[in-house]
Amino acid sequence: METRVSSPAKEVIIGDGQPTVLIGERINPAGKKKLAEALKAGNLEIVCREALAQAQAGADILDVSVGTFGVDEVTLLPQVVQAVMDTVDIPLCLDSANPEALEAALKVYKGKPLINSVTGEGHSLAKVLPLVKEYGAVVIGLVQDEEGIPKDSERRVAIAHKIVQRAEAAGIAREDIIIDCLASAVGADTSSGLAVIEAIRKIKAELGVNLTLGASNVSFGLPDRDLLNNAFVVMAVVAGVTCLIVDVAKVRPIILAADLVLASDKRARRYIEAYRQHHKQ
Ligand code: THG
Repeated sequence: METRVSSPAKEVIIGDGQPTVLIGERINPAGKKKLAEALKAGNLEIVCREALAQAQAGADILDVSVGTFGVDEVTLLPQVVQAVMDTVDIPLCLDSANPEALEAALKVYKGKPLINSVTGEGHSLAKVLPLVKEYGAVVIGLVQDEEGIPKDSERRVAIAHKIVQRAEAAGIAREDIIIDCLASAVGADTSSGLAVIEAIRKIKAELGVNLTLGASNVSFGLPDRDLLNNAFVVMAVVAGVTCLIVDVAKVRPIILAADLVLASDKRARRYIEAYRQHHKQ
């Protein structure tokens, strides 16, 4: 199963046997006061700096979210997407729970983007899937529904089946669907990490789709977040995740090591190249 997303200059392939695709999480005002204030003032300088830094750190794709209190996403998301496209030449992941904001961003995007996201909820499926079809995008499906995020892996798997079925019925190819098993804070519920890993294994076996995670969610509220995030992403990749929404600068080294061990880095080219770059500096 190969999923392709693109910018005018680059195509990124997501799939088994490929290096794990890293989606930069840092254009997101959640938990970032300075960025939130700048966005509200319409100042896109921090966004562009952040875009460049993540691309230089080795991000394959950038997640773009402007969702925060006091921001009109329908106006701002397309502006930020345009500014990021003018700054870096890699594909983007349009991140909003608001279908109107997603459509406004799709109108300015050049290439085949990721839409982040649709859920298993009726209203979300009804609004987002037609956009995916119309704009020829790839969609991330979150395994949550009217009852929220399931605690157990079985319900997560059931929602993944529902999303894939509804997307295919809407004329969307299975390779254009990426399922997100929804990582949440293990500090709040110490069984949630295991439920996610189990769901990944089952969904991979039953549906064969590509899978992603917003991996940094796992460490909210705990000390030494980078340590936990690094442990989690390795387990997620072993279980079958093929792309990850992460702080790329912090996670890329361990992912390069994991990809090499799992035979996704032929002749260790990427691992050795990263080592060379690091020791040149
Ligand atoms: N799945 C999908 N999309 C997602 C998520 C997901 N998008 C948003 C989020 N979850 C993934 N992105 C982030 C971005 C930042 C953080 C966590 C997840 C984060 N930020 C620090 C904080 O809030 O404490 C701030 C970092 C800083 O100040 O530098 O942890 O699950 N499909």
